[in-house]
Amino acid sequence: MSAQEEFFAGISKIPYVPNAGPADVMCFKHYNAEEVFMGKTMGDWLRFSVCYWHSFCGTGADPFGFQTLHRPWNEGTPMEAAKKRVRAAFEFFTKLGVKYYTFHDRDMAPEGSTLEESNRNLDEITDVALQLQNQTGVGVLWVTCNLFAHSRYMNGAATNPDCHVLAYAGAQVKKGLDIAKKLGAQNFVFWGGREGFHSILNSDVGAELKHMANFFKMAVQYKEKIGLNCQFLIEPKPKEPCKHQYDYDAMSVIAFLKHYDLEKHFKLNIEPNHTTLAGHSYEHDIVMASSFGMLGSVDSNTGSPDLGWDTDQFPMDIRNTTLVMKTIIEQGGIQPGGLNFDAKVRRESTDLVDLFIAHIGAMDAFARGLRNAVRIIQDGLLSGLVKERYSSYSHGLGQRVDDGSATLEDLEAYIKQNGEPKVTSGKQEKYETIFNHYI
Ligand code: XLS
Ligand code: NI
Ligand code: NI
Repeated sequence: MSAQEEFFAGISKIPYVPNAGPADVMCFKHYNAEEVFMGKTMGDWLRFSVCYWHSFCGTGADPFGFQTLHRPWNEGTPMEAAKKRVRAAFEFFTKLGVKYYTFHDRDMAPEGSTLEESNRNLDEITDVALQLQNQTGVGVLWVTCNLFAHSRYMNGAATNPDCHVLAYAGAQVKKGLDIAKKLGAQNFVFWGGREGFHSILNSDVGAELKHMANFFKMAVQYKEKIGLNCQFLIEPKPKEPCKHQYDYDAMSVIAFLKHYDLEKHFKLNIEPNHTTLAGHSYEHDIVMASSFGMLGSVDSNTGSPDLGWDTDQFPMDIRNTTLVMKTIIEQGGIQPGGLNFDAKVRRESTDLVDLFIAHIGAMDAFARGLRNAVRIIQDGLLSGLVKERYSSYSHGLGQRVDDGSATLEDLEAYIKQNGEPKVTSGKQEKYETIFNHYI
């Protein structure tokens, strides 16, 4: 890269400095990609990815105020900016030391006035992206199509009452899948931003859900046809921008996939800020999806629990990262998914260096979460207590309940013989105290 093409001058590859002091925010103190834990490197457990839309397209504008983030790459015509942006992004990925990135089709290249023009723009910029991928070894964690920003999608994409709009979304997804193949994306995400309703009075919910399921079936068919080898993911979110969104939370999406016989083709991309927006605790959907074998990837961010919207902050809370990593280790890893920072620096964090500080801080928070979770799992104290708590299901009647062979008559006979169960303490505070020991 020539000197004038450098966007982050003065910043070199972020080092690992385990004994750095509290004011040193431009190095990793916990994230050490090559260090091995339970048979895998930290880099393989964590599979970090930087998102294009917040970190390279974000301007800091909000519903009450104008742009605050003036990025040197967002200058010139939309296509000129797209070319600068992709170079800035790869400089950032390599200096930060992440192996993956994620993008929407429309963040990578601007929408044209026809589908053909949009596709040509995308071809041109992804040629550059592919070249940079080959040069740097950075790859695509996932691609997604923006089916929510353009005014044509105001009433939904795959759930639009007008099939003409659904067709546009399909044409866009077809191209998105071609691009995923071209760039070797490991996953493809569907986030149903406007797949929902504002008024039940003008909405045929049953028809909309069926159309969305059929839309997904077309995507599965095309993926198979072009030999695209990547994991499909649905990202739940309960509301915003719609008042009600169909992909409300992990359990709603799993039920939808099972109802329409799609569950073997999809997993879930869980974003904890969406989980808390649905009224659950931070880790809730990670744990629920994982226990159904459906946790595919994580949009690693956080909200402010005292607010009711998607603030997409960088995850910095060690309790949360520990719980997420505990679940990920227990399911044997998150590959081919990863931990994507669907997070944005605050509109008040206006320095370019703040982009680095935010990602480094969040990567370190996850590295600490991983280190803590490994100790929790290797010590086996918590898992031993949980195992003991359920031990009545390991023999006799309990075992038959567990394997599905017991009947109500068996349960009745057991009670006639054994009477009232004894009171057993749940000991929540003991578990919480033990957990706190590790964080
Ligand atoms: C919005 C979503 C979105 C998806 C990708 O709330 O998080 O950014 O991750 O479309
Ligand atoms: Ni997201
Ligand atoms: Ni979000």
